[in-house]
Amino acid sequence: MNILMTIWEYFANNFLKTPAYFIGLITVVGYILLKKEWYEVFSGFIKATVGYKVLLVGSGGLSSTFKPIISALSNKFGIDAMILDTYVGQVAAQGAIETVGRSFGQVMILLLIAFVFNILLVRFQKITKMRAVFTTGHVQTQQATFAFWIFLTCFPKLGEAPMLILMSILLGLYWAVGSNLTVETAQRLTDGAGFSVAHQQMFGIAIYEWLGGKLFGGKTGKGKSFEDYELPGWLSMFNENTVSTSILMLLFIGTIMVITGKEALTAAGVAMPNGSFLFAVLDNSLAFAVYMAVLQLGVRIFVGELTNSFQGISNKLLPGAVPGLDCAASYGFGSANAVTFGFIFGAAGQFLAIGLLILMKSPVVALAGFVPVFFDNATISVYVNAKSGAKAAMLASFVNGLLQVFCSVWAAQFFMLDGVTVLTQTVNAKGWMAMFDWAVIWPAFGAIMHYLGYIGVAIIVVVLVAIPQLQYRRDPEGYFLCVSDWEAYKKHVEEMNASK
Ligand code: ASC
Repeated sequence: MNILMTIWEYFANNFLKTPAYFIGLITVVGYILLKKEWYEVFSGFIKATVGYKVLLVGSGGLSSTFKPIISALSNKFGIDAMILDTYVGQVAAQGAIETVGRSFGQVMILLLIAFVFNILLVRFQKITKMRAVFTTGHVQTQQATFAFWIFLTCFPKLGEAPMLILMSILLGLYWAVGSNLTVETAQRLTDGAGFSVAHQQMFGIAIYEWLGGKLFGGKTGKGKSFEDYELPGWLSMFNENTVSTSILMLLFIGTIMVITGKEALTAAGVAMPNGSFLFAVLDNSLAFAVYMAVLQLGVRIFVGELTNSFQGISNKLLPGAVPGLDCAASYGFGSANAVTFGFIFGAAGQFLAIGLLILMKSPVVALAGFVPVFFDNATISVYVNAKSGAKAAMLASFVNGLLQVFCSVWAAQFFMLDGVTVLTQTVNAKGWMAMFDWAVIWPAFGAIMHYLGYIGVAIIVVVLVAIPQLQYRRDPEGYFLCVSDWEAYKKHVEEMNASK
């Protein structure tokens, strides 16, 4: 048992928590199964790992540029509030778990069992109809910590082993069902690149797409997307992504920086005491387009390698499976304007909601964190834009910004991570993972379990198990074809639409 745990810890620390190597490892396994030459396996590993690292330079650059600006803006108003951020949320949940005498080691065991369960559910996809394996390790660690805490507040007296079993079933199902939900839409966005989304808003994507199609899609369900707008005259400069992104960010980040002021931004290390403020604004705003370009380059380097090699895994080990990837992989496809507008409208929703909380003198106030404001809203916007159009994408991100704040504030109070309850006053962080699935879906799961106990767990399991079955029933012929042969699937969909 000890040896097994040591191996797992080595694997978790060096691969799972550093997704670049995990993606590299999957590529190696896939190419070995495809019986490729050693040098092809080796170069596949390098391209997948380096490409993923390039993607991380892009997404990390976005975070490190805008995180201090967003928090300086929040701090400017001097509110002592909980922070809506995945990392702060994780620290708060981990602290709470340790405060009540459970260890983070148990969370890592939960992660392992849930991950294996996800793979098994996909292995038996003839029965389960689940097609995607979660591979986003850092997000899985955050989610395992959060799910553990939510579950613990619902069943505080449950022993270690039964709790791990029940919890792993729920979390493994969530990973398998959630990433399976986004298979079709990710295939459509990427024209069959062969991956799905394994992140923090998989249910969000499905719900907003469906609503967007109903509201804005007309008969076909397909509204006019950002790339369908051809702007005339001087406005045509907005047709170019780099230009439109930079101008929008100059206005948006420029406004935020002016409101925050040079002094606060200098204290946050964003502006220089003796430097030009104008150029600080320029520097930070233009950084958005720079990092987006880097991010997209990274995606182009690794995605082809990963999905080609995954053929080996889906031929031999997991028939009909796709890898579920970080949301940022989707930004390499689709409309870059959708990313920008998702960010802006999501931020508008969050700022409005925070303002309302302050006005209403809410006992708990939240501060915006960059990861939910950007990554959650941009992802939702990219998918909703591609399926239901630009208007739906903007409205979805705005509504999502509101929900991120209101639902997270409610959830943090209900599950005692708001820093107000005695329990978490002892913890050095207060926050909530304000991504859609963790602001809306999991708090709902938690409330159901809190009020209905084990019956609640059973209800959630039944609902989760039923979702892929319902997806399958809608199109039994195309369901697996979508993964195994994208071109044939497209033809199949055309024929289906023609015969309607
Ligand atoms: C998250 C999280 C991140 C980002 C990243 C986006 O939820 O914790 O670091 O999103 O995965 O690419």
